[in-house]
Amino acid sequence: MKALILGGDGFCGWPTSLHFAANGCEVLIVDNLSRREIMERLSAPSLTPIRPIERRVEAAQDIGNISFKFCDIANDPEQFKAILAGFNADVIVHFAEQRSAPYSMLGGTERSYTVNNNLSGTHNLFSLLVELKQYPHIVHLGTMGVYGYNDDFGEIPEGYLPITVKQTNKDIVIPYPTNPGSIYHMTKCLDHTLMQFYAKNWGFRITDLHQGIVWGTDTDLTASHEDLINRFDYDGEYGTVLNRFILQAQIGHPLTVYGSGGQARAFIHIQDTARCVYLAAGCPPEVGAPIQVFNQISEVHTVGDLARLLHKQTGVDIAYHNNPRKEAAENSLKVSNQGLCSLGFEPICLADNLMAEISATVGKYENRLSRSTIQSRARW
Ligand code: USQ
Repeated sequence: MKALILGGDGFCGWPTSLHFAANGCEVLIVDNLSRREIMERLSAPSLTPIRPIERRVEAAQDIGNISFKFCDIANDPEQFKAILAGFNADVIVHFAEQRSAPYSMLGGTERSYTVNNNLSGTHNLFSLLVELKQYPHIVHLGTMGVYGYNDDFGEIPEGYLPITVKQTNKDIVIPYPTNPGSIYHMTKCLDHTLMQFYAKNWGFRITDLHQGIVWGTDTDLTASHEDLINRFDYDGEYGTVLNRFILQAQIGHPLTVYGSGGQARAFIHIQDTARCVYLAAGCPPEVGAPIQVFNQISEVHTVGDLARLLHKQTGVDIAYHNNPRKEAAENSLKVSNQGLCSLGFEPICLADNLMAEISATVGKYENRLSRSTIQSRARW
């Protein structure tokens, strides 16, 4: 299988690229290295010393066939078209988006950047494929946040909601109503609408993976060589909550719970991200079918429960902050992940003790830590 991985230098993209290559795929990573640039601008480096992409790719040759091309898919459609034409992928995995909710809410510049980058990149992809008459399976990284995080309709199904229309008494299935909580999440909702149109009009086979909050840092492959190490973000904008809490617990920093901690969210380990994307890539929907949606999640926890678990394990204090975000103080959440489970996904859960592994990573690179980046700057 020829796999084009857009955004393959990022936190999820890099381990996924390695996983595809280890499974015999010919992998081409296309990336504009914007995540590295934003990290410099925010003065918020990865805790782990990630290597330049060229060195990563060189070290990855022991795992499989991986190459890299620099391209800004949102702003350089000509070069992007040449890459698509030259590679002729069987599957394209699309991670190439600005993925932080707090970053997208920092100010006007970040709002515009997130909207322009995410939507132009996604649109260029489909529009150029139409021009080239190429119809590979597209796997798009979406987010659980497109649904909002409530149980108004019971357990969150995979993308579609069966309803009875009052006026006609007919039973139909509709796309699950979107309810984004940030500009970033909004772009993923808009991506979905854009993709629906391309699937309807040109028969694209599309899978949208509505992923939960990723935790962990390494997979077996990224841990197999220092030059393959994955990034670890813990700053207020790009660090996700559980990774932040594990780092904070390790360094004795009071856990930064926003609000009461009653926010329930879905989680998935980084190793499972790579596995799930690969499973989904091998199972495209039929031509002419609606977008196939899988909820890419392993388990649901409240932020407060995670903090209490770490407090119990390490004795670290919990600090309750005024919530810098506009979100429900508490919610209940149930999410179906039947689609990926039916393809053989066996979720790694917190109970599997991988937190110890992350603590070891934090211990190893603690000298690189910048405490001043821990507090979030975004307010909304
Ligand atoms: N939170 C805290 N303390 C912190 C950081 C976060 O209490 O120090 C809380 C937030 O208020 C929120 C929850 O933890 O209620 C999750 O925050 P997060 O920063 O870990 O995750 P989020 O902003 O939702 O975004 C992340 C990824 C995004 C992905 C999304 C999946 O950055 O790319 O799409 O998780 S989901 O949240 O399921 O939509």
